[in-house]
Amino acid sequence: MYEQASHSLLNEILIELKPEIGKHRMRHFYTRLGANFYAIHSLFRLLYGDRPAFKARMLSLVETLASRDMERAPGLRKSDLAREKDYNWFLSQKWVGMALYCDRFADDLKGLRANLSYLQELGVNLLHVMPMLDCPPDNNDGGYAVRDFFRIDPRYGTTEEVESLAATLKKRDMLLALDIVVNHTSEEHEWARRARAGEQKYQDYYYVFPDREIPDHYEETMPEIFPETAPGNFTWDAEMGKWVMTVFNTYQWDLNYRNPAVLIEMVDIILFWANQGADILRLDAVAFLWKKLGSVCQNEREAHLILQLMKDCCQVTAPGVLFIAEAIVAPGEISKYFGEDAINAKECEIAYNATLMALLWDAVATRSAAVLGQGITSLPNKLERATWLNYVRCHDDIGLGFDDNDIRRAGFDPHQHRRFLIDYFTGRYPGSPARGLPFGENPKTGDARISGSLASLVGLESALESGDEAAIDAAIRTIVLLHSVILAFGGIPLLYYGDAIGTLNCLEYLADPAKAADNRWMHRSTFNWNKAKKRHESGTVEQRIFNALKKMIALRKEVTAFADFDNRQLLNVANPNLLAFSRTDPQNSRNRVLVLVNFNDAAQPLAIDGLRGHGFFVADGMRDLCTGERVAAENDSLILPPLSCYWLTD
Ligand code: OTU
Repeated sequence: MYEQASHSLLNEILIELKPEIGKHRMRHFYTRLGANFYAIHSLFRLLYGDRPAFKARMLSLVETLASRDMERAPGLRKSDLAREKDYNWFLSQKWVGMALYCDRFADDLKGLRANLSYLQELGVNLLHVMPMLDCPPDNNDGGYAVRDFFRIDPRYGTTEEVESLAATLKKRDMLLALDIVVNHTSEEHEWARRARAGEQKYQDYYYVFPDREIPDHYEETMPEIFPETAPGNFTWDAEMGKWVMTVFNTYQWDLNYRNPAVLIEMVDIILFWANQGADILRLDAVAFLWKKLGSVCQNEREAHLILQLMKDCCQVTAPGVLFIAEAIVAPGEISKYFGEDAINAKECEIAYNATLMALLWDAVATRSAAVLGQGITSLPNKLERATWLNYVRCHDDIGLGFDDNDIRRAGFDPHQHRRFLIDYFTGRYPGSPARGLPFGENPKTGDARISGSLASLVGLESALESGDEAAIDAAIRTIVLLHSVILAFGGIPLLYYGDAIGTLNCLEYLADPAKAADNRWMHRSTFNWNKAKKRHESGTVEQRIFNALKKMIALRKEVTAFADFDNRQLLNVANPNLLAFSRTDPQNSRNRVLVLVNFNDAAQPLAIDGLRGHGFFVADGMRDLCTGERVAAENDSLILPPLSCYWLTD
């Protein structure tokens, strides 16, 4: 019954569309629209069925898909078709990513294109450029407060230069990932300006209230994201004479997805950037897309429906393009952004593995894999056609967002343990070499997160200051072993620019009043090309880190067992300081790797009888891919050097 109604609506819409778009080569469009229309229509009806002019809205959505489809360049259409055939292409071990700021890495888009060789030298072939869209010079949250979604910030260049960057990358078999800030706009966006000026149409794009009644009601259950710099979730706008919802900074206005016009605008923006040649779109802050009174306003069912709708729309016009979910939420919630109860991702194909990231930092501080191992055990399964984005560091703070139960299972009290971690990384804990700062401390809840560069957090900064060679060595080893996990774990590893050369905290941001209050800028420094040059000087810190990572990246690409086909098995080893897991090529079970990591700063024994049960160490020793050396057990136990990692094969 309903399916039929959907079908006849599709026909009506197609008839209305025809005169305008009929003449174009739309064969694939019609096929894909036909295949996805039932889902699109159902989702749109679920979300907006009770809104006036439903049919007209539906038509306008389909028109958006059609007109962006007409623009899609032949080269991109070709790649859409190729990826539809080779649908698991992104699960391959060949992809290794890096996130960077265009301006901080290379001034502008031209510079970025000219410096791709740095990435290639390291083996990186997926480039995530942090947001580059036009935003106010000061209040911009590092690009996440967009003023114009269709314009590249002139500081970086032009839209055409993004297209040429995409084309250059494609020629080098590299991928481009761009940010789409779906949850909010800058207060200077045209929609916000018109809302301010009193236009009802645009006030309806946001959550705008005449008085505190509803905002107060919302505040009862909504947490604060930036409690120090932007307490509360609403901002009084004097010009408008109203309150507007601003979950992040006061100048970031939350879009109201209860309004179908907002959804349609955002689908149009997504497809526009897909058409400029982005292979992957990182959807920012997706957990926040739907606000509901009486809830925390994160991970609502409707947020998932919106993402499904966005995905289905993208399937029609740009089916080769993938979404990354940036949902830094509880472990059990993150995997839902792939979509639930499916085989193929029906929301985002890729999701930030914030749980693994935080667990890795736990292992650094405790010098043990006790909580890490528990956390990995409880990591929810991902869908078959979906994968994790595994990272150690990114442009944001580190939130200790793993599960309390995993902390308990590892034998610690969650509250005390988190306190310890904050103290450790901020250097308050006696003997800690870390040089981080607390971020987003909330005295009301006792929560805090951590800022700081990878190198400074693992103690490289303090070690270099004291000139303590052993401490320098330990810091370098820690950087390498953390990367060894994200490279081997299963999923796409995403490095952070600067980490491969041991970039330390940078305090320049303190001199800029627009940044001074946000200490995440301490780990967003200008890439130091002089320091980078030292990667070619033998014996330097830069060379030691860079070469080790380069080597592991090259190896990862060769090892088919590292492709992500749900082929990881966590192995129980009696020593809690160690992490052990195996990766097996599902096509050929003889291709497999045993990953062993010692997070402790002392050598650790590993009894191998447990491993024998899994078929490892049955003959005399195994070969470490990283060093090429054979590793053999003595008296049935293996000694792992301090802060070391092995990728062992038979
Ligand atoms: C994301 O933040 C971005 O990565 C941040 O750089 C932005 O400031 C923020 O959105 C607003 O655009 O929203 O889903 O610190 O605030 O990790 C999680 C915790 C987010 C979160 C942050 C993330």
